[in-house]
Amino acid sequence: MGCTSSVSRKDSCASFKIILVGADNAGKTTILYRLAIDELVSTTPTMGFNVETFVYRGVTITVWDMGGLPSIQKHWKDYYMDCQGIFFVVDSAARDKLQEADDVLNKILNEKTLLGIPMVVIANKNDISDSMSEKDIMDYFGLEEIRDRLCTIQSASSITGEGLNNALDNLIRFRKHIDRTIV
Ligand SMILES: Nc1nc2c(ncn2[C@@H]2O[C@H](COP(=O)(O)OP(=O)(O)OP(=O)(O)O)[C@@H](O)[C@H]2O)c(=O)[nH]1
Ligand SMILES: [Mg+2]
Repeated sequence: MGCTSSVSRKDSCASFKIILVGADNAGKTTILYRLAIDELVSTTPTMGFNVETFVYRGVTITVWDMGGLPSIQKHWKDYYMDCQGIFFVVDSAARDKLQEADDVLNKILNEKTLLGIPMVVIANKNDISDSMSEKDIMDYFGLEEIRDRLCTIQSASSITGEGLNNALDNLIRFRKHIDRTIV
């Protein structure tokens, strides 16, 4: 049904639901539209969620971008059902927001519905000159200690687009690995 692109039938019919989470102002909505339409959009704080579906390398991807303000975070659970991948977005230039980001990350990691769901941490805003490195952020969040899911980190900028395709490639690779393991 509707699989009419030049990619193979098998791949073009695959679909993948990803949630885009993280503290407010991390750059989630900017990432969503950079991924979906490859444009830099002007944003305001998301007061609910945005959702976009697009085809990437033959895979139909649906990304749910959640508002990061604390008043919105309490509604995130309503959108976890059928989630197959997590983008956790960190503002790598906002050292004063790291503790808040860590609290949000721990809620995601402890959420039962999301147990075992692969995750890519996007260290966003790497175009800002004193932004933290992947290694600094990995160490701060203790990402190397995560054992219950596939997880990696990708430095990126949604202003330039750098790193976002790698982040998506990694999440797709993780999902394919899980699919192969389950079948
Ligand atoms: N320098 C720089 N600024 C960015 C980048 N990504 C987003 N921004 C800016 O950061 C601000 C917040 O971006 P949003 O995409 O609205 O952030 P958000 O995570 O969706 O915020 P909430 O909806 O409140 O959770 C905006 O001014 C963006 O232009 C980036 O990679 N580099
Ligand atoms: Mg937003």
